Amino acid sequence: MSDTPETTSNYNAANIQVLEGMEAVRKRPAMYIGDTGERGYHHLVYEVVDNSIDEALAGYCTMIDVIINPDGSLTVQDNGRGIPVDMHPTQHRPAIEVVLTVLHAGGKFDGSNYKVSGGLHGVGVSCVNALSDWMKVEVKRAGKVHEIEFSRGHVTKPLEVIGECGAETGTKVTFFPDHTIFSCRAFKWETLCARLRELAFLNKGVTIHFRDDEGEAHHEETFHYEGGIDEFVEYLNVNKKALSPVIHFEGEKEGTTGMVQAEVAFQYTESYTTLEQTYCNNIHTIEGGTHLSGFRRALTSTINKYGADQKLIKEKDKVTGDDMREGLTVIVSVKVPQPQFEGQTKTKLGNGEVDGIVAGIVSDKLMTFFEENPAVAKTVIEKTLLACRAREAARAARESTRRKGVMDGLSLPGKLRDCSERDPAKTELFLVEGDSAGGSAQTGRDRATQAILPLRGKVINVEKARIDRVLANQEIRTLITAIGCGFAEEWDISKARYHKIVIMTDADVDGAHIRTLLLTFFYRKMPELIEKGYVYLAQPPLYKVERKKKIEYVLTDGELTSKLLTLGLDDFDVPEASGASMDKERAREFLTLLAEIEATEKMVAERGFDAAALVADSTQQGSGASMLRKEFASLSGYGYTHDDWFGGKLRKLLDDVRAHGKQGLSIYRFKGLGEMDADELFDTTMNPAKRRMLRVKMEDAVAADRMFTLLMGDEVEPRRKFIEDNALNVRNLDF
Ligand code: 28G
Repeated sequence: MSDTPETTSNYNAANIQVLEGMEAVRKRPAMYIGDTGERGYHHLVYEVVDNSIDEALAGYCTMIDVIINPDGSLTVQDNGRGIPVDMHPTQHRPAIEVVLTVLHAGGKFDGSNYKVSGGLHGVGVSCVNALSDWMKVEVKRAGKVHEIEFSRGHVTKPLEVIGECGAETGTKVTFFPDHTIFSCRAFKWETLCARLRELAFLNKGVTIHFRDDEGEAHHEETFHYEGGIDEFVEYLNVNKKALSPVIHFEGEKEGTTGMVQAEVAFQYTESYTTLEQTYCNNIHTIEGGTHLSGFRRALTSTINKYGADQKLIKEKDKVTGDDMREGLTVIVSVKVPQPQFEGQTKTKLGNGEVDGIVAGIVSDKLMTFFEENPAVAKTVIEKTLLACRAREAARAARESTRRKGVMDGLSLPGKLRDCSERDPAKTELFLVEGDSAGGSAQTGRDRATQAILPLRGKVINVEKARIDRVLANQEIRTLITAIGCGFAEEWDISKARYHKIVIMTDADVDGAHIRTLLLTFFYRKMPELIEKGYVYLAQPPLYKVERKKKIEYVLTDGELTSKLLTLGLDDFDVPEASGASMDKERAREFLTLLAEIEATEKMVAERGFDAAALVADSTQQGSGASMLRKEFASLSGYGYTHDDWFGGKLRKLLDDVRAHGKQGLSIYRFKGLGEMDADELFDTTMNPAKRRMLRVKMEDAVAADRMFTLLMGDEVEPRRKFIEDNALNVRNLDF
């Protein structure tokens, strides 16, 4: 093309557009991807994978590979058509360069394109490029392999052909997030797994292969679901007893901005809880919206109509939609050309017409389903009636206690030692296990801002009881009154009497049990407390360490070991395998590794395995075996092998250093909170200036739901397996 003044100015204009765009993203990253922490970091991956999903939705891609690379970068590869590499007609550069450097070049916002996927922010892969220290893109297309490279959104290596590929096509993107922008440093296996699994459920038939090549851990998973969202429901219900088959409906209808597609899959279970997960364009709409309201409306009206026709539901039965959803698990997934997201977190679908479209599809087909499956319909309606009666009974009980002033905060429970401050933003409620700890907490607390509620009786397992029985539980009633928000229909978060509710239990099995019961209660019955970040776990110390009359408290076994190693290494010579002595820094890293090996070996042994045999047997792929292998691979960095460990040489070294560190120390292990006196408990666990607390987060609703049904439900075998699988990573049980 001749270099006319016009094209030159066009080129310059386009160039400026790129420069400004990339700079805008880097200047205000949070505006484009939400935040620059863990969420934003993982969001980068979702943006890239979404491009592959779009290619799959267009019918050209069946396989997506995601790999966490050894250097911490991440690769996404698909077998789609490959991003076009020919010259862009107006931008005078290869189309691929435009896609990767011009904001919104994917066509998501022009509406002309039926592009329905997209991350929550839907900002496109050019934003990922702008926020990456480097990015490399390889395209197989028209027989050739093309490559282009970028740094922080600007081309560093222009597009070139680097080889041939025959008939193969596809796109491969590798990027390394810019660590001057993000505070997060690594991709998390569990976080990415959850999202990739979800995408595979939502886009049936697509195969997503995920691998972690960072370190020796070598996790690997393949997600492929021919059954789509039906299999999603089965996955969510694995530990529940089914009362119906999975029921699936789908349909599409022309909306004001194009074709709206909707599909729902649902199943009734014996559980007392409801799980509704809704999606629009593969985005999890946490706050629900019109697709959910459409589904609920159709379910309620159809059950009412069928129930009345069959004389299963009488006029006097005041059944509500909530009653009809007890034990229900449902996935609603819609594709909308121009979605409107509303709500506090922009995860509520606002497009009004979607309500009617979903309701239309569900009403018609559900009535037919009930008529063809009267036994299922009868079971569902019977459960609905039981839920309705339990709710009525619970309400009557609440009415009578309210008249006595028990539930409204007018008369606080006698066990509660309240604080004097009335501003909830400044106050804390400690839920304390046992009388003696309750006594110490009461004496030691800051009376102005800290309230104590000792829990003596048993906290009911809300996973196994209907609402009327839950409300009959004395510990639960006390809790509800103390917190002040009311319950169920009367729930009002603004009435919370404390903005910190701290679970303070012993670090033993009983303590863990009480903690899980309380968390189950909060998660199931007061989820807003968790969403608002009001729930905390206290971290009482495990050890008291005295040295030269100075007392220190240590929170975990890991910290104790670390302390002993620091002291022990002070004048201790640690040799490399070659015999040369290590410097302090390296010796410390080495001994820390040995301590990790020892801890893993111990946990593996508790599960009845022999570590040496596990490592030797290559068919063993469990978390214990892979953790040990990873640790032994690191040993080679010091010239040692696993034989040096199992032979006892390194074990002895670790023992010697620790013993050296213990000299002059007295170490006491606390058996429970009750062993601490008031001052000690306050100083270590309650004093806001010194304590450490864990805020309970509930980011992955799917994982949380599965965990609670599993931990607290009826099924014994899956629970045993879950606890065993997670024994090596007990933190998972702590959320
Ligand atoms: C592996 C990581 C992420 C992608 C494609 C395929 C096409 C494409 C991508 O086109 C430009 C703008 C509108 C058509 C489309 C190829 C049509 C024909 C594509 C990906 C061109 C974008 N041939 N695969 N983009 N459009 N995979 N995976 O990014 O007009 S992006």
